Amino acid sequence: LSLGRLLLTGAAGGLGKVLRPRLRARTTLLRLSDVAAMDPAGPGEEVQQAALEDRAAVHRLLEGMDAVVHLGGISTEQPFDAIVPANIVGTYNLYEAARKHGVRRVVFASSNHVTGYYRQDEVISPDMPMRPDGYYGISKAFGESLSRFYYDRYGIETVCVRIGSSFPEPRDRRMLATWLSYDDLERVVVASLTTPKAGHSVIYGVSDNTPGWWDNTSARHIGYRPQDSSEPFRASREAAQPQVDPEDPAVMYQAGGFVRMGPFE
Ligand code: NAI
Ligand code: 15L
Repeated sequence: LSLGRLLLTGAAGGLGKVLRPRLRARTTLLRLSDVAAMDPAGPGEEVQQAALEDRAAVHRLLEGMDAVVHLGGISTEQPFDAIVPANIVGTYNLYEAARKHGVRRVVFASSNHVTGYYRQDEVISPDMPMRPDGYYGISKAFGESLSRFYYDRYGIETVCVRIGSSFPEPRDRRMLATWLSYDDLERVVVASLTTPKAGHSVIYGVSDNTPGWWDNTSARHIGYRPQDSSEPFRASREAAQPQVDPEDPAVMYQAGGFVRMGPFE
């Protein structure tokens, strides 16, 4: 099944680089964008450098596209003013451009930090109230609300993928619960692009890990079936952190160390 003409934002970033060749193999045209420099376009690719807060440039990005994988933006906790241009204004620009250019589906890279203030001993589902753990998480909550509005008002479908921790390997004990392997990342993105009816959906992007904080039952219609697990990394990650203080907020909350960031002024 071809993914058609697809825009990938955040193409110069960690996950953008991982997804670029994997999506290219399935698209008729892959348009790559980032504010940072990217490798030159290969066959079947276009490269358009753009800042998400540049409205006119974002409108050019959406021209002629069937769908978008929106990874671009600030991806860590930062002062509010640093987050606004890309994650608030930029996400608005993207959806307005999608509406004007008739783009029908977006996969939005949301984050587990939308619900980071749930505790590590709670199992939560995507339909529970948001509990962002900082300005970054709030900006992703904004993206989720914005995309819901564009679905309700204009019928533009979005799958908000609340990515856990997508790195080559889980880096610490917390990531034994939050890890999303790169192969499972590809699986959840491709499922989100190809499911016949996405509507407006929210799903946690996580592998089939043994400690499980997130119940994706309400998003089963997406058809994402994780095939990897953090389990092979357990012994080494536990050995590296033999003691954890249960009263430490970074151990208590799903957000981990993000709860230690700020205040910034
Ligand atoms: P990253 O920080 O490596 O990549 C983000 C890209 O967005 C960068 O290349 C950056 O240049 C670009 N960008 C930043 N500001 C921009 C602007 N104003 N205009 C245009 N482009 C801009 O992040 P990563 O890890 O690749 O994550 C991709 C997406 O997935 C992000 O939206 C992030 O919030 C989300 N995510 C990632 C997780 C992970 O574990 N890697 C976990 C949860 C969410
Ligand atoms: C995120 O949202 C970040 O983009 C990523 O760098 C990780 O910190 C991840 O969450 C996490 O929670 O581990």
